[in-house]
Formats: sequence, C-alpha cells, structure tokens
Amino acid sequence: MKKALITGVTGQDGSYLAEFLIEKGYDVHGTIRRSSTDYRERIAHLEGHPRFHLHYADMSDSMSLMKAIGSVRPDEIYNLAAQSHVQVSFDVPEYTADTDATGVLRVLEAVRQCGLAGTCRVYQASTSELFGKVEAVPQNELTPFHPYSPYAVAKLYGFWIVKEYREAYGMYCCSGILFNHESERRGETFVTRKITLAAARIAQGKQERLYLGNLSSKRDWGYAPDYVECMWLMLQQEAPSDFVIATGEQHTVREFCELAFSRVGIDLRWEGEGADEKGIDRATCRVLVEVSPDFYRPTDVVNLLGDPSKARRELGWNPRTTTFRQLVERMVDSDMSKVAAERAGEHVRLNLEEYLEKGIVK
Ligand code: NAP
Ligand code: G4F
Repeated sequence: MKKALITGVTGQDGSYLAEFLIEKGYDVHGTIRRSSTDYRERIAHLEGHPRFHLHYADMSDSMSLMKAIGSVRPDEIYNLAAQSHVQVSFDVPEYTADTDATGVLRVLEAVRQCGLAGTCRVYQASTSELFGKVEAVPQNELTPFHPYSPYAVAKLYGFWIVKEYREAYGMYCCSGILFNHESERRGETFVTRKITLAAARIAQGKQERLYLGNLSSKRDWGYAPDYVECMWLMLQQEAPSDFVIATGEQHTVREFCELAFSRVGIDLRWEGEGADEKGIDRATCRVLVEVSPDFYRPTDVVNLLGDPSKARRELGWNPRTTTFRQLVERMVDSDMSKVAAERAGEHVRLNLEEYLEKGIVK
C-alpha cells in the first residue's frame, strides 16, 4: 500500500486530494496545525477512516516537518500548505515568505535528511500567479514569470528550489503551475465564493449588497476536484516535469457575478465605470453589487489564461471535465442550501426563545 503525506490537508485542495488518494487505495497522512477554532470542516468526514491519519506540523517549523516525514516515510508528498491569499500577502509579507518560500525548502530538506531523496516523490503546489504582470497570453510552461505580489514572489522561490533539488540531487520533485480552481469548499474570502455566498444570501434576504474590487480582472477558473487528479498524475510519470494546469477559457469577475446571480433568479445590469460601477437588479432596480477600493490590491494580476496542451498531451488529462457554467451553478446551489439551512436553524432558535419566554417550554 502506497503512503502519501499531504501538507495543508484541511484546505480546499487538500481535502479533495485526500478523498482521491483514499479512493486509489493509499494510506493517507495529513498535516494539521493547532488553532483555537480547530477548523477541520472540510475533512471531518474522513476522520476515523482507517487509512486517514493526522499529524501536527507547521511550514514554519522544520522540526515538526522532519518528525512527520521521518515517522510516516511517505512514497509521495503533496506540499499544498501555504498562506494562499494574494491580498493578505501584502499585509503579512514576511510570514507569507516563511511559509510559502522557505517552507518548501524545509520540506525538501526534510526528505533528504530522512534519507528519502531516492524514494519519495514530491509535488509542489505552484501557481499561475508566477506569470503575474503577464508577458504573453495565453501562458504555458515556457512563458516568462513576472510575479506581482509578495505571495507570487514567495511561490517563485518554491518553484526554483524544487527545480534545484531535482537537478542537484536527482530527486523526483515537480511543480504544478495551477490556475485558479474553485469549488463548494473554496475559502469564503476568495472572489468566487464571496460572490456565490452573497448571491445566495441576497436571494434569501440575508444580505443587502455585495462589495467587490476589480470587476474587470480575468481568470481561468477550473473545478478543484478535477485539478487534484493532475497532482497525482504528475507524480506517476517516468521522469519529473512541471505542468501548467488550466481550462484554457477566461472570464471576468463581472461575468462570474452575472452567472451566479442569474442562478438565483436575479438578472444584473451594469451602470457606471471603475470605482463607480454598480450591478443593478433589472427587475427591482436595487443596487446589489458595488465597488469598494478596500478590495483593490497594490499590484493586481488581471489577465490569466492558461494553455493546458502539455497536460492534455503528456498526462492524458481533460481540462474541460467541468464547464464554467457548471462550476458557478454548483457553487451557487451549494451556498443556497447552506444559507437555507442556517435560516432554518435560526427559526428553530427564535421559536425556542419565544417558547421559553412565554413559558411554553421550560
Ligand atoms: P487553502 O484552502 O487556503 O488551504 C491552505 C492549507 O495550508 C490549509 O490546510 C492551511 O491550514 C495550510 N496552512 C497554511 N499555513 C500553514 C502553515 N504555516 N503551516 C502548515 N499549514 C499551513 O488553499 P487551497 O486553495 O487548497 O490551495 C492549496 C495550495 O495550492 C496552496 O499552496 C495554494 O497557494 C496553491 N494554489 C491554489 C490555487 C487555487 O486556485 N486554489 C491555485 C494555484 C495554487 P489551516 O486550515 O490550518 O489554515
Ligand atoms: O479570488 P482571488 O482572491 O484569487 P487570486 O488572487 O487569483 O488567487 C487565487 O488563485 C491563485 C492562482 O492564480 C492562487 F495561487 C492563490 O492561492 C489563490 O487561490 O482574486 C481573483 C481576482 C483578483 O484579480 C482580485 O483583484 O478577483 C479580483 N477581485 C475583485 N474583487 C477580488 C475581489 N478578489 C477578492 N479576493 N475579493 C474581492 O472582493
């Protein structure tokens, strides 16, 4: 039975990858870190599975990584743990560098120090943010990098140190240059999930308005469960190599909003430009979307479009398993159910409070 270690198993990708590898028959180990809220919602359904195990480790703590890697002695490591929010990286640049740059070095060096350099394959979660202030459209494995945020600069170090360990020590390690991928499990402050949750709340009377930053920003958005398969495929090749993983299709934040709101029955029209642009409900004339400069970034990546030809050719991967429309609809439908469940819970609580007040229940 093969053993895999996933750093960042509590994240969006980590949780899908853990499910995928358990399904493939792996013994799956994941790293978690202590937090006061113990946020493990995405993996709660896996805890207790006989082939799913958790270990405490932090990307900023080499000893904890050595301990996890040395005790598990995995055949494959998927290094997904990172401070993954681009805007946040402007607020915590040093922490982002420690986790997303030096953290990668710590994992690679732990593999070497544990004597696993010849047997353990390593996948590094790299990113389309490396292309940043893009020098060509679309972007493929040969497109020059121009990182445009502290997050991207840190990830660039991760990319190069992986290449260095491959060339210096002959290790099987590679980077997946993944374009944005989203899902029902996406963190709520990334733009897609922020929009789908707001559309669901507005449709159910739980939110008045959605405030966003750059509506014209363009992304190549895919579906996360489709992308974790590529991470695994990259570690099953004869020789290690880096791959761009993308759909090859591009949409603006504005288009994402239109589709999400239309799924809940709201037809948006746009009025104004730049910071004055507004999304208005055609039926009621209510302003539902506004621009807030709070969500502008000091430098923003605005034109990402990937060319997944190499992945299609060499990994046999289909980049269009899930369409853009299906992605948006799945996310909105899931948030509609989530908001409805929250409202139902609220009703029960309010009724109970009322009954308690009236002395109907004691
Ligand atoms: P995510 O949902 O934000 O998950 C990040 C994971 O990293 C969480 O498990 C988090 O743990 C963990 N983590 C953060 N800081 C850590 C630290 N100092 N030590 C140990 N663990 C730490 O991210 P994701 O969307 O799944 O992305 C996975 C990886 O792919 C990340 O490296 C990201 O940068 C990269 N990536 C993502 C995309 C995308 O579109 N999703 C595209 C390209 C690359 P907690 O739960 O404890 O916070
Ligand atoms: O959803 P985002 O925050 O994702 P971003 O910055 O593209 O980063 C994500 O994808 C990367 C792959 O390219 C990953 F490496 C990274 O870890 C992360 O998963 O923002 C997307 C775009 C940006 O241009 C941003 O300026 O949407 C724009 N945007 C407009 N309004 C907003 C908002 N982004 C956020 N988060 N919140 C807004 O209100």
